[in-house]
Amino acid sequence: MMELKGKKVLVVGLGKSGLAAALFLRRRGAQVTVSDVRSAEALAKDIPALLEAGIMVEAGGHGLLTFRRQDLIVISPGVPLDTPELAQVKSFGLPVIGELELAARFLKGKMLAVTGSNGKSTTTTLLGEILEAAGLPTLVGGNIGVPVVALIDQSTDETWSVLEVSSFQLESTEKFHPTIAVILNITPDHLDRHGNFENYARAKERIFAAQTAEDYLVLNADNTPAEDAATRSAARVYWFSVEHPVEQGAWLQQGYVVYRAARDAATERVMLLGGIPLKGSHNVENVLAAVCAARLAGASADTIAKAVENFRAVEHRLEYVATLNGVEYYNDSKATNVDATAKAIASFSSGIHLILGGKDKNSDYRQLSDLLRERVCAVYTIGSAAAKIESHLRGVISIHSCGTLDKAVAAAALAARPGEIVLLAPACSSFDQFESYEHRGRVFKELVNESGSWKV
Ligand code: UMA
Ligand code: ADP
Repeated sequence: MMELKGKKVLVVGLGKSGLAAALFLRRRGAQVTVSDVRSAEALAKDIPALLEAGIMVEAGGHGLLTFRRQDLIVISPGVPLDTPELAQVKSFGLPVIGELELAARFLKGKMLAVTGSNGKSTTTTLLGEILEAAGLPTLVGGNIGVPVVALIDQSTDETWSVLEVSSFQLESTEKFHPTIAVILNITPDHLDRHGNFENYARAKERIFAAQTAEDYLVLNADNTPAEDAATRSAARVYWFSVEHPVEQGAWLQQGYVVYRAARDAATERVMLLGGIPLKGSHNVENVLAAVCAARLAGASADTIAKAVENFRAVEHRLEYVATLNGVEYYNDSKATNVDATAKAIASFSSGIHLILGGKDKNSDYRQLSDLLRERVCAVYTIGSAAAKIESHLRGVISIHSCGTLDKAVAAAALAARPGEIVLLAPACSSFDQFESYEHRGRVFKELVNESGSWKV
């Protein structure tokens, strides 16, 4: 374990991760400074507690000298590694690690880490519930919203920490070493930060970089980059597939979710496919991944089946909102990339009025063309990505430029006939018009529920 007492540590970024990391480092005796590009006014709510704890705060920008005077630099996930100040101190040989790496060095017990472009929060939450139901001491955190650093003090040698980990967090790991790692899928996302798909996929694969032959890696047999990952992994590889049987892992057979622990082991029935209470085949993938990881962690098939049957969709993930005048409304605000939107569309056979748009992430919306032609009546665009979406989808589908979510909901509601669906699955992040995807989802639900006040 690394010694922190008396060490000069700079924490970059004062969001959830930076705040938790700074307070943790201070409790362990480090001399801590926090630096954030936001102004002192914007950070006002957190500054008093930091100063009280004896932590120095630099607001309104990152000073190069602040970066140079340190023994260690801990970065928040939202801080890219190619930030000029970081690139420079790295060239001087100063250690730079992410909040996840810092946390992993102090967390007691075992880690079960889940990454992927989509399905992380759903699968992480489900795995947390399964391990809890199996009577294992369980903590849940990571990209899902609770910094991993904040779990350290509650962890014991018996704890299973179920962690949602993002490419942003994985990019700055070194020794991060989960006992069980899950890669749900790798499809294009965050290309604005990682530059290209290869860099993004390499960042995700850091989840197994420190694993050994004692550990487990769970991969999606239906997702092409997974084969490649398997060849690079030192761990024992398990597979899940909604399409075909796998040598060891979880798949579907005669209407059942089944699992096999090894090539020569018996195949066990875990539960009826129809017992999965979530919409869409992507959620079957999430359940299969969870079955595999939970069996490897020691949960019984019975416990897993009961926990899955009791599971409910996490808010903003293809969440049913209401039926008004025979039209069903679904909130999939967390569909912040093209693949998640494709999965949302594929969850309904036809009659979809789709709200698309927000902040573009260098995405290719043309990939939606076939599904749009097949199942969607019209697209309603919002936000700064609207012009790009319209140029990509012109001639494919009828498009209404709505600008804002309220106008889009009103226009879609006016056009939709009984039996049809209004779906918010925007394929973009929310930051151009909302604080977060949660904020966007809440506004959507309010608009639907206050339908009396709609104006087109
Ligand atoms: N900042 C700087 N300098 C920079 C960049 C940012 O000072 O160069 C500052 C910002 O001004 C801000 C702070 O850094 O004050 C924000 O840090 P952050 O973006 O790392 O945000 P946190 O609040 O610490 O939240 C992070 C994750 N955020 C990101 O990865 C962008 C949260 O995931 C995560 O829940 C949280 O840690 C706890 O682990 C959010 C997310 O959008 C939900 N994740 C992406 C996704 O899911 O697609 C990866
Ligand atoms: P993440 O944490 O990776 O963003 P979530 O569980 O929050 O994953 O789901 C994000 C979005 O992706 C939602 O729109 C959801 O409906 C969709 N989704 C969930 N699981 C999958 C999957 N396995 N493949 C593709 N899309 C998925």
